[in-house]
Amino acid sequence: MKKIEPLSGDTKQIDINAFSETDVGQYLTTDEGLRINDDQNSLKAGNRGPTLLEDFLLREKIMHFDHERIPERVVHARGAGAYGYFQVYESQEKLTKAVFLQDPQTKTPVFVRFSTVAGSRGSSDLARDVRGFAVRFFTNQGNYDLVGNNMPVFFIQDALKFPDLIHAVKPEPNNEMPQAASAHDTFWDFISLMPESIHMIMWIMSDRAIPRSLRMMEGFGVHSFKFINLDGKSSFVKFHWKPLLGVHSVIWNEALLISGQDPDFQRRDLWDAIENGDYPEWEFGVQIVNEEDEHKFDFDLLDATKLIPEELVPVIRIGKMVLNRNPENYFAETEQVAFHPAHLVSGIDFTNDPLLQGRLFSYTDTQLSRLGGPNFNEIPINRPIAAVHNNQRDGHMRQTINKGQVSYAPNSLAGGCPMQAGANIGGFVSTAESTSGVKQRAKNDKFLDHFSQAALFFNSLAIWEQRHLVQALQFELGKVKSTVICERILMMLAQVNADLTTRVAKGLGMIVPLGLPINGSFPADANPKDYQSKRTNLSLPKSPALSMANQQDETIKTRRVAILAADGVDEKTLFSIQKALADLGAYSKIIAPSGGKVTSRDGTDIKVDHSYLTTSSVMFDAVYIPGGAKIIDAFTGNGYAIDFIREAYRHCKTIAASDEGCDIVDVACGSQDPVGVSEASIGVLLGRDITLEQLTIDFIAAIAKHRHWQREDKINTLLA
Ligand code: HDE
Repeated sequence: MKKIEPLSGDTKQIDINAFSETDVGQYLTTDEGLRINDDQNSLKAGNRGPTLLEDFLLREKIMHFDHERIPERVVHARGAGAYGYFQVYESQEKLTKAVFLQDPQTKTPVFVRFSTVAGSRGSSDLARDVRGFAVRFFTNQGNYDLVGNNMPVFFIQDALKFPDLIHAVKPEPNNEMPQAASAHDTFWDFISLMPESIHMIMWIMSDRAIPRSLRMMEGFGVHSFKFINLDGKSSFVKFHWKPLLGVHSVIWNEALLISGQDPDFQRRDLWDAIENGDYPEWEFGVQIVNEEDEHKFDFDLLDATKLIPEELVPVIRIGKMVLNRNPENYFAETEQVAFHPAHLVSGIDFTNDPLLQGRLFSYTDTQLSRLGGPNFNEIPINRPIAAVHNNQRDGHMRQTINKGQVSYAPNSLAGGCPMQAGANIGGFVSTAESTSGVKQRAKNDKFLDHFSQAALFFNSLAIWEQRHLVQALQFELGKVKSTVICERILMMLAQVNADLTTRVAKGLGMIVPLGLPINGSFPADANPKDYQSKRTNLSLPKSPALSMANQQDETIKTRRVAILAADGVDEKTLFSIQKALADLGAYSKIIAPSGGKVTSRDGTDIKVDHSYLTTSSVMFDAVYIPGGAKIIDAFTGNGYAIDFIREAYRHCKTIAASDEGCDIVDVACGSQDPVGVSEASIGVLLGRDITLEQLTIDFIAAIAKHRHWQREDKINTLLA
């Protein structure tokens, strides 16, 4: 029997290198390998004459160019990918026989693609949206794809409704507007008639939909899956990814500005972190439910609009994923990767979740039009490390040259090869599960509880998270032209939380209508009463794990700090703060009125990273203004510098200053709320009366808080 080769984190890289190409030191050739002498002029009759059909160099080059684009993904079109590895902490043999979850020494190579859902390939990273979180494990048992999201629930319970959901959220078909946005009539019309989506609406209106970084968000498998161990015992499992940098987001106003300043903000952040050696890390968590406990919850484990609160079933962290290499070529790797929830390994299996069951059809099917044929699994990024042997043959762009006369089974001419594998040597066996029932289009009764977990989510949020959620709803519904649609949404929200509803209504200038939400999702001959949404009493009043406020790792690693400088800046304070930040892994950039350099008070030339033209405060997590008598003039005469500080203040970021820099902060922020007077000053650190050492300590501690949300309470006139 052929041994399965052990893996290292580099195994996929070595495999993919065989397909990589570099042009260094090479001559230009045609696709047939002919060296090209003139790539500047097409072949013409005379130097002013017509181009000749004979010009095969021109034809080949233009033909290839004409076909460079492939259809973008119908959803999740915009994304960013990275390679890395996964290591389990200790063998999970009691739960699963999946080989990549056994040996703590094994580094299983992974490729991860993060994405937004609704926008086209060229849309902004900071759209309010769910983020895709798709992980491919290149295991020696074959590829295992965990194709999840950064939110633990979904909009709908049944795959049959997916095309409707996506048609509703995509740009409206008559004028193809708006791009990458749910703030329009068709989306909210659909939602207002689908109360099952309200839990997901809570998530997508929360700050989770505008992550500060792809490296700072959780991931979820969403559906319940099954683990199966060597004895054939199966249990339900929910998958989680927990980021080691904590869970953080930006504010909506910041997101809007970032989209203009750098639509690639999150892609760039991921790319730069990996290039800098700051490898993003997540712990892999599982929630396990024994088969016999399947029905002990208020909700149905097969309903993808529900989560299992971590307070009921704890998340056990069983391993870690590290992303440590950027792709070489966006198209070849990130665009052509073809994930599929049915890329499975022995030891993991599906459940009957009707959303998951529909996905099992969709993902191979979509590749036929996106990647052009059935051989997409031969593209380097999709090729498993495990050997592939079967009787699949031919088709568009076939790469493998299968030898021999046999392409069928059973056969005797090839000695019966390729052979089926017994379960004891990794042959996949579906979980034996007894099933019976009337053939029908129906749902379990528990699926009708649409509101309990939406309420649990809202109740579990910190005050500032609730405020942002209310503002998001005010924004989105404020863009909806139809008042009737908004009324229906308010009737739904009223079932979630009364305070939430009144605040949203206030922002819209509406009153909360009386009446129960409408469920428009029922079959033609059904009695609508049988489809009326329910709300059970919450056995759990709050789930702290749902709040981002409880998942804020206090590190400043990879945080971006703007240092505002000008000629005459005090280099002592500047260099000292810069070094302290660098020592803790934060990135600092020098911003000045123009590019090039500034000359310090002591005559040292300091390189400028950005002028106010090429960046803005929304690209940073914190601001520092060093001392220097001359910088006062440079700053007070420069509206951009003052705006920079004021905007950072409004976005609740940490601001610190030394000596004369403090006067500038007073000018920028003092008019809104005199610095040092109220809670709004928390996170604004003026170094007038404290030592530089103390200022540095306070500055670092304040950046680690991410944002100072209490300030928002004091200064924001748009408060919800
Ligand atoms: Fe997907 N989804 N999806 N989805 N999905 C696709 O597959 C689909 C769903 C998710 O980075 C498509 O290759 C259906 C849930 C991610 O390449 C498509 C249904 C979750 C990605 C498709 C769902 C996801 C996709 C588009 C309802 C979270 C991007 C291109 C039954 C658990 C993967 C493609 C990547 C992509 C279908 C619902 C996650 C059309 C029919 C729930 C992360 O096949």
